[in-house]
Amino acid sequence: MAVALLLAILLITAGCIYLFAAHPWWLPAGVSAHAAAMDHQFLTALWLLGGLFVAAQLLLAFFLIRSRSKNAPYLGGNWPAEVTWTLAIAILFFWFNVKGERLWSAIHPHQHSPDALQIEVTGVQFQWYFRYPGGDGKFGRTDAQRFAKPDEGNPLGIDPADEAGNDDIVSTSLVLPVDREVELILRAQDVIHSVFIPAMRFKQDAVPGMEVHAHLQATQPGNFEIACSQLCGLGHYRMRAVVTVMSEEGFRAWLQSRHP
Ligand SMILES: [Cu+2]
Repeated sequence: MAVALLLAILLITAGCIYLFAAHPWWLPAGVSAHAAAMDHQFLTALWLLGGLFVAAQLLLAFFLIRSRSKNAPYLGGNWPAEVTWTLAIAILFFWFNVKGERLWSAIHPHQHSPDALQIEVTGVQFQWYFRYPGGDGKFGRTDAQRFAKPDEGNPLGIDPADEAGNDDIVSTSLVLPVDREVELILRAQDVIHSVFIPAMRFKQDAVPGMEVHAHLQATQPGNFEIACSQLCGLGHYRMRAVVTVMSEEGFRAWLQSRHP
């Protein structure tokens, strides 16, 4: 039994090392301004915690082998050691937080930057809607409970009485101009959804009753996948969308073509 356990520990450890060192499945190439910093943070955590994981597994294997010898000593626990490693891990996680703080603030700035292009992202069971404010630069008021009628072209419930909403553009795919700062305003109509764009290293929850602001800057034209990363119901898998990054001129032409 002990030999089987030992084999399992060593196999799992070797398998994990292979998966993370050889990258048979890995993140797509980063295509946003903060992707490099995010990858750096991710890799630092991966190597540090990966090293600790391997060390712990090897230690476990060592004690397993030692426990099989007849005169193995009985270990009753060692609380100074337990306090030490618990504190060390706590400090390590605190340091991760401090280190990631600048990156977090870059994605979630406290102040609104006037140059950023605002796009509202709404999660609805089971579809993403992306709203652009149109020529007036203002979003129309919404009241989903009163006005939301997906079959009549008003899935977000834009109030017909609000003039600011007349030129709003609602799309089911996200279109972004390249190299331009974008402020996404995340909302949800029913349950918690989450915008996940792996290639842009972007993941943020959309919560009913909340307006979450997050910044993003695409650095490469192309089509990239958007997924909902919160299990939001039976049709969760349908919440797959595409973000298309295009040149500033292409983006303006697209907005023009979508004008109501
Ligand atoms: Cu969802």
